[in-house]
Amino acid sequence: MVFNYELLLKKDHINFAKDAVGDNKETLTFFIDNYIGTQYLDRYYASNLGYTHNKNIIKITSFDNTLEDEIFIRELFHKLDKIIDLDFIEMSHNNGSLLDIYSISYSSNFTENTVGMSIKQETSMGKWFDVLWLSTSENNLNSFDKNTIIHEVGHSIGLSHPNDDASDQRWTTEDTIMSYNKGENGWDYWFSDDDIYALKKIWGRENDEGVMSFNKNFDEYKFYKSNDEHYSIKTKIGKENITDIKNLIFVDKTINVEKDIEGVFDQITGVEDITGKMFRLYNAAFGRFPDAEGLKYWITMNQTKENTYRQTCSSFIISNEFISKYGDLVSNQLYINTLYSNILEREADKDGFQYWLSQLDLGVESRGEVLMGFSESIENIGLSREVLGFI
Ligand SMILES: [Ca+2]
Ligand SMILES: [Ca+2]
Ligand SMILES: [Ca+2]
Repeated sequence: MVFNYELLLKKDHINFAKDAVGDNKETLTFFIDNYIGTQYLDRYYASNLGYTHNKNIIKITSFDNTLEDEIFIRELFHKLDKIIDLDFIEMSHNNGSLLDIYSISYSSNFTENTVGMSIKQETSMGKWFDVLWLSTSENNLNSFDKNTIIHEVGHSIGLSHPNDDASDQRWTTEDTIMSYNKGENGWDYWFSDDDIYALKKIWGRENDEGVMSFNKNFDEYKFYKSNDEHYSIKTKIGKENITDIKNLIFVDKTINVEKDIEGVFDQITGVEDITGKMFRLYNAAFGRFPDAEGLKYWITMNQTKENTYRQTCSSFIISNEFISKYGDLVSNQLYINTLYSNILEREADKDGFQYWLSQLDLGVESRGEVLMGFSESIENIGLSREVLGFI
């Protein structure tokens, strides 16, 4: 079984973390305690009896707060800040901070096997987390301790154990930092890709300065317009809103939302007219979102009757971009399978596959005609209705 980030998302826990930050806010203040010696922490919680405050209920002792610990914690927030929309600000005291981090050598509420704890605190004034992590070696910060820190910080920003079971033998810290099982290469001490997906799902991708970054090439993504004029990009975590974003940075290029995304959708006047057909042809032939200028050129060529739609298809099919996408020497079988996955985004059904294969094998239709057939199939027109916001 492949790990899925959704296993880390539990609604109640996420809601607590979001309540701590506050409605429509995206700043989480943190405090790194460096007190050496013994101190007492209070517990604050809510129940159906109201709010309870247990003063000095947790006794903690710290023996070795090193600068290395503090630097590691600061860097973790610094690194995470750039990835998710939640922003982190360090405070020099714990009065009002939302995440207080204590390095300890002893805590009265730890059992024998406890190495860390993310404690939910709540008063009528608000919610916050106290994080305790056990420092297991006196003079350096080992990978196990780093793992504990990231794990407990993970809890405090909304992550749960995978399916609420951190010991599940199917996963290790390589799959998720929220596992208790050691990874193949030792204790991991950064969030896994799935952890990051989960965090992006909770807090959103960093979008400050009107910029969002993505870790694949532009052509790998699909874009959507909704019927209320909102725009989104489809990623691993679903549709992400890009309506008010200025630029999207991909591995291969930077895209301007107004010019390159809205500028394409604005040209589409209907799903079934030539503008909708041309939009679909870009995806069918090239497997990508159209570029605004190219789309405009071909729509104009068709509207002025300089080109028919069929001629346009032929031009697309002999282009280098088409050949590099499909290859010019592939078998009819592979060609048809590629059309299914590129255009309809699914595997071929048996009857459909046989039909198209015999059309090609018997020479009833050319590859170009089959491409047109896929692009203008009822199924693909239906798909494009959702993409174009005509629903
Ligand atoms: Ca941020
Ligand atoms: Ca932000
Ligand atoms: Ca923001």
